Amino acid sequence: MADEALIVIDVQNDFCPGGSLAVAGGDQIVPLINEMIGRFEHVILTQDWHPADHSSFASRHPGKQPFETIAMPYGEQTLWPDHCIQGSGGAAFHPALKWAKAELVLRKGYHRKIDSYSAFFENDRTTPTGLAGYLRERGIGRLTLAGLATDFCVAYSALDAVAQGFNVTVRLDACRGIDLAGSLDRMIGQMKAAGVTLA
Ligand code: VGL
Ligand code: ZN
Repeated sequence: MADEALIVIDVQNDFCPGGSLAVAGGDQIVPLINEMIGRFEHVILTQDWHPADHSSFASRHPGKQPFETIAMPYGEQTLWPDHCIQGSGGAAFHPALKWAKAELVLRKGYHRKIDSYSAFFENDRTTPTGLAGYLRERGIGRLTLAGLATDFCVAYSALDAVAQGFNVTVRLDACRGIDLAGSLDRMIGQMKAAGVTLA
């Protein structure tokens, strides 16, 4: 349908087995996502795209380990292993992902001082990526989300999309989660409460 888009979140090598921030089973969703790409009229991809010295990397914070949290000016931030560095093989899409049809590849996380899980806003919850305006201008009101990771970039994108007035479905069977300290259940609960359709 013309008013509907598939948004494929961060299906990149670093989030798949063998990558630096591998999500368990991250590669297993690729065949299903390929099938969905084939069916949707409009397809958008997001790509986590960090400078090598990004502030979300634990390596930039002496004494800190990946998966610890720190206070940033914009709030609490989880620290990650170095991942999805601009132009690296880890930042490339999974080689089996059939992404050629995508009309937009939206990169995020390119500001050194702020992380961006959501496809709509950076982690300060106020700096927009421009995606909402892009979708509105094109008359797209209904979104289906799939990809990595369920409890971070997919969930943050889904919550922001609902808050921006879009009708949102998350295909949980086409997502895989990181699950840090119960984050998967927590974010699934938040998505349900916000009115995201979980399929
Ligand atoms: C993601 C952690 C850090 C994600 C991106 O795609 O869910 N998670 N950067
Ligand atoms: Zn990232």
